[in-house]
Amino acid sequence: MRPKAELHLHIEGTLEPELVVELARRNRIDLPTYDVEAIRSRYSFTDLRSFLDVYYEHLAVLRTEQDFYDLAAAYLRRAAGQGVRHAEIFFDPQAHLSRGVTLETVFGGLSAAIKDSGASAALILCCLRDRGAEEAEQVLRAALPFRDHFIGVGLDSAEVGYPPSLFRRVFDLAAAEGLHRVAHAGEEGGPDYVWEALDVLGVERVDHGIRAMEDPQLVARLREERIPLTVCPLSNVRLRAVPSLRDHILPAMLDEGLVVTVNSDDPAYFGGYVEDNYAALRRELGMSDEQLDRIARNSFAASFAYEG
Ligand code: ES4
Ligand code: ZN
Repeated sequence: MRPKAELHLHIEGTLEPELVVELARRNRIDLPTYDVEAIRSRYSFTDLRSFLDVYYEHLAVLRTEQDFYDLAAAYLRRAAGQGVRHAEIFFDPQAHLSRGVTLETVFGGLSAAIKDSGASAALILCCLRDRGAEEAEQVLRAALPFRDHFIGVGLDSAEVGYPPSLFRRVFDLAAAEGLHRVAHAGEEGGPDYVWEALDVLGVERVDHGIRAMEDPQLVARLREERIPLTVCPLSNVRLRAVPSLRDHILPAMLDEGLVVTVNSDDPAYFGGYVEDNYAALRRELGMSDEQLDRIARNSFAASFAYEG
């Protein structure tokens, strides 16, 4: 299996149905069903919003530092088995703070799991764009006492209607703190969202970015500045950003000379971890070893923190 870095992975999206049930029992939280297969049968999505509804609902089971530890430890174990040598991991503090879970709990559990695993991994704090810029700025300020627990900020959740430019101040603050900057853009939103992420937020990588391909000038910019794109093929199929893997634009992105990487996004929900995404590209799109090797090399080149 080829060594790779994973750069687009929501830790909350690695919450497998088995762990949902285990944590619900441990924390005495009511679930509509405790049947793992019944939970999994709900994982049929029509768009990003329909997925996010289930994703946020399941977070109710995450309460204690141990819960966050177990979540991250499980991901890091699976990732190692998929050839991941380095991971830059998103987490959504607002989704926990709003349930009364503190930043101490979240950082404590995630950071301890990374440390104990011995893995090369770092955290990226994501702002939920559909909660607006004011709350995002408050959360980033509240997280600054934990500055050495994370390496960057990102922007996720429902994209359309929440353009990157709303978050200029948050990203200016992040830059002033020496944090790396990334944003989901061009997943459901158009190329204009990718332009804004670059020009207004100063992002160093674009998460998804598949719709950038609709704008040749934008493609030229991404190529010339070697701005990496963290593409998530199985995610795009499950959220119907593309009709099927065979229709995915990823090979064309590679042919355009873009710094494309392949990632799993929310693997517990989208039917596979990162090597499963690579395998699907080979199987469904007939991508060659040479192409997949290039993508894996790109993943290390596009990482912020890999040493080795
Ligand atoms: C996400 Cl696939 C995706 N897009 C935007 N926000 C997210 N949060 C978790 N997964
Ligand atoms: Zn994502």
